[in-house]
Amino acid sequence: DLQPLRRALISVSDATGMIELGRALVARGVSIAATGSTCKALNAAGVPAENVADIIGFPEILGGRVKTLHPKIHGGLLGIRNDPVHAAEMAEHGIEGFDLVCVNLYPFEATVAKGADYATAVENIDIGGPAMIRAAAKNHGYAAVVVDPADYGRVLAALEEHDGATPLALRKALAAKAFARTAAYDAAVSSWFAAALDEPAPAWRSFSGALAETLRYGENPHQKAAFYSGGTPRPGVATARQLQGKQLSYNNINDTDAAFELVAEFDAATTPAVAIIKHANPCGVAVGDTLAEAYEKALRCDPVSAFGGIVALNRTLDAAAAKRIVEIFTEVIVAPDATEEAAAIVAAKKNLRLLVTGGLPDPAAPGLTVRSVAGGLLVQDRDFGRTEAGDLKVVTKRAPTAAELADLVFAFRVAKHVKSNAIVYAKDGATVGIGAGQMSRVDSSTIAAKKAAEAARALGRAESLALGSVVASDAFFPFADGLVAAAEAGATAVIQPGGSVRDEEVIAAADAAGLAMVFTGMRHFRH
Ligand code: 93A
Repeated sequence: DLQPLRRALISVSDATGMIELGRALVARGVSIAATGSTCKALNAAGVPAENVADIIGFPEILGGRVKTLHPKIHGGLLGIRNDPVHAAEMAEHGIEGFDLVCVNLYPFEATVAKGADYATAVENIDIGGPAMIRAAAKNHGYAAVVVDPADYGRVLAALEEHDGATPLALRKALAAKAFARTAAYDAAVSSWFAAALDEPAPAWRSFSGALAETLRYGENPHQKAAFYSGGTPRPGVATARQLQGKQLSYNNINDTDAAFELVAEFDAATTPAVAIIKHANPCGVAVGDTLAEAYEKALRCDPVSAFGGIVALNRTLDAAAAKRIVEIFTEVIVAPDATEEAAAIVAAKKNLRLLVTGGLPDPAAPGLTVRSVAGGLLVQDRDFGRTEAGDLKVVTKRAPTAAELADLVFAFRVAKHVKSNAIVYAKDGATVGIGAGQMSRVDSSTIAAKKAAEAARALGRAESLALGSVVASDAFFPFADGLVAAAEAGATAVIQPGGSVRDEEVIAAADAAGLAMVFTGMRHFRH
């Protein structure tokens, strides 16, 4: 099961750790072959490596499109060493085997994410790299294939332990990861094509996931469950580092995702934001001058439901916010990062999970959502629609004030993350009443108003928190009744997509109640 490592092939776009790897391999007497720029970088750092162009006796051509697509490379990757026919053919054609292949691909995903033009995106579709990765992964009986610089250390440790050889178990694990990488890479390319073609029915897109973790159980204890990661890497629950606490459950992962995607709607550079989630719906969301203030405001919306919730923050968790959060029972805290002091405060609560993601996802980035139905999968673009103040159309006699406008945009961003029918009351950058998941919009309005009144009572205030608030609806008001109810609850301004056949009636009711109303032209159903 041990394969001595004598010859390595390195071809990387991301040079992280590459020189150190080359040095360590050379120190073990491994000879290195490398593609053009990779070879130059190794040589410049004093690491001896041979250019593949010299090995194959053929220059890199077509502007780099053909560098490694040659039998001397692919024969070396695919040859079965203990097969006498393979061995004879390799000897006849002067083909030497590769025992280690380190390839990372042209950065297609990052190039597209940067908004590259069509031709640049196409040129960043790596052909030779995936071919080498797949060849070496198929031939894992002999070759170790590394597609992620994070695995260099693992390979070097194995060489140390096994006297310069790689064990089969490691080569198998690396091969599995390699195929997951090329599958995800092709999925990214095909998704980009679908988006570029503006395909209305992206049925032919491919998606893939790799088993990340077996979970204790699913939504309920009698359901088996597992977590698969894959697709476009977005900072979030799939990429998070868990600093402490017990294993995440199926529901925790689902709720944490909902929480983090919501809080990412707010620009971390200018606006500290906190979302508290229960059963995938927010029970409090707020922005503030600090995270602690935002948490305080979010908690006020529904302190009863927040018990046992998931708290997401859009900035590095600091000590002040951590202190406040640990005061009530919380299941998970998720943030881009945490200060040492904050982590120490959370550490006092043994079971509380603290996740750091390393960044915030781009809410406008393309991607897919997948859900299963009996016998099939329903696939759609993720809801990356975003409404800015400039997109709004004022439809009432009265235009919203600047303060109302800020709250309207805030409330609509929150409503996007509330299960339909969604009604969100907000004031001063905080939700004050949320109605979620009702079959009738009026019921959601009633519940949201009731929540705002309860929140006021909890604070010892006589007047509902909805008084002087704004209200957001994820879809149009089909009749004036929902809007009239919102006005009665105390809302002074309304944000909704518009587009009902009865818009005229609804606008007239808003005018009659002295409300300011804006249309977004974009709906955010979430079922
Ligand atoms: O243009 S390619 O599709 N054709 C190839 O033959 C080829 N061989 C390696 N891309 C190819 N590669 C990729 O080049 C590797 O996947 C790697 O990302 C990059 C390294 O090239 P260099 O060392 O010249 O920077």
